[in-house]
Amino acid sequence: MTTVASASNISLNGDFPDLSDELVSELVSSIDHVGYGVVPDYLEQRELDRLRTFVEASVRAAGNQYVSFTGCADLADTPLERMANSAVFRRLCTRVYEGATGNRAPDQPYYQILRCLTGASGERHSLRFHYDSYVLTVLLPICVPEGQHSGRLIMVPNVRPVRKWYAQNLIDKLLIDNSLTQFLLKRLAQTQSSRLARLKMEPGSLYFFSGYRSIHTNEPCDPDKIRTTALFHYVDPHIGSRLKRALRGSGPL
Ligand SMILES: O=C(O)CCC(=O)C(=O)O
Ligand SMILES: [Fe+2]
Repeated sequence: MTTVASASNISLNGDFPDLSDELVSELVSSIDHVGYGVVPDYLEQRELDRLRTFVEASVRAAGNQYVSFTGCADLADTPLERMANSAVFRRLCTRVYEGATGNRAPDQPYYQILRCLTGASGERHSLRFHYDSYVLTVLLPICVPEGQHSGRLIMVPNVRPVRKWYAQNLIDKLLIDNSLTQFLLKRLAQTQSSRLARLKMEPGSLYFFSGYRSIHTNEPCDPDKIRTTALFHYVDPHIGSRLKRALRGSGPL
């Protein structure tokens, strides 16, 4: 079994690369068995270069510290805005979601973030283990530092199912989001445990995993380098929860 969908089957039609149903099944099976699936070389070099220029300017403007962008408002005319609006990319996400969950993909917007880690503040945004609030996470690395401290993505894949009730999800999250569990997970990350997947990512490739089901975070990178990832989170299974709505405003629960 491969964790990598071969780029040779990808057809271009003026939009982003499309994947055959066979490759989508491979991705789904890889997410299921290994915890993640990869589509290599999804973005063209020229688009990656444009994004890097944007990132470098943004980091400079932020005083060479951590900066992030939520949504598309600040990403006008970048390939990330095009991705967010791309029908082909959306179809890829819905097919992976449907294959992975067996449910019809609902029509929900992405929760999109661009994270630029650098400097001392980059470290504070690293090794924060969590579950995402969205079932499917699609991660596009844009800048990955060379060398030992590249800021790998680390995860304990598929440790919980998609919960029926928001309250169960909340309990799961609280069990992770405390200093004892964070300490134990950091210790686990220092061992060679095979429970943990460690991904040194390739810029321009797409990484699919279930951020909702997997405990995950990024390792820190060298403070004088920039590590940038774009994330498309897709499908909040608790979107209709009244409890969630009532708690909104009390933090990122
Ligand atoms: O930047 C990364 O590698 C992961 C970020 C992440 O997990 C998130 O934003 O939910
Ligand atoms: Fe996450």
